[in-house]
Amino acid sequence: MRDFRLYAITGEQFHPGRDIIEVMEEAILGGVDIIQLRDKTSEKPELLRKAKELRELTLKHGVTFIVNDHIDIAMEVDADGIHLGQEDLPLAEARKIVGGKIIGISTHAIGEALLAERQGADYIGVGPVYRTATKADVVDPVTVSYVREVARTIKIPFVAIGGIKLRNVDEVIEAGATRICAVSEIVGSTDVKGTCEAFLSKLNKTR
Ligand code: 3NM
Repeated sequence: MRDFRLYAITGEQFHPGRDIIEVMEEAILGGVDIIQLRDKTSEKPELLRKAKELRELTLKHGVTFIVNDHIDIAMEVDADGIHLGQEDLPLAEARKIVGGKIIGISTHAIGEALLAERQGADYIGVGPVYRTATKADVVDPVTVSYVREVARTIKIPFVAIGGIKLRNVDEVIEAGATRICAVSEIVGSTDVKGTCEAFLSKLNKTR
């Protein structure tokens, strides 16, 4: 997969009254490399409509588009990839369906990270680094020590996630993260573009 630095996930609860496409376009203009559609509440037709619109937007800007959980929707809109949790479809099964598309896996412990790498994940999520209210069923924070362990151990790209804000991202970068993902800090910002630019200026110092 193409390398990336800043990964934004949709979270419509953080921008009531603002359209998802408008917010995500602002994030793209701020420099995000990957957009993920993550929506645990919409019914399938609504989800498909959003996926189509985000596919169009990301193609227009040359940004990678990932769909969370719903492989059928990812295939239907020809997304660049899918993101799966530990409880979702096993990676080997997903690979049979998506072929060469990107597969990302959420991991919360080094054993899960090593397994995902061995099974052919294209990237892994590493989190939640800090406490977050964005993901309902999330485990306790893994802290920056897990980021440090992954940075030492794992060869495939990894992205730190969970409670990452402009005020704490330096600590995550110091632990070895060169790619980060945020939901509330980006899409809930009154200045989405400026927030992305501020994240990137910190991340760019790692390269
Ligand atoms: N996955 P925020 S944490 C979607 O640890 C997601 O796998 C996580 O949202 C994981 O940036 C998380 O608002 C939510 O904390 C991240």
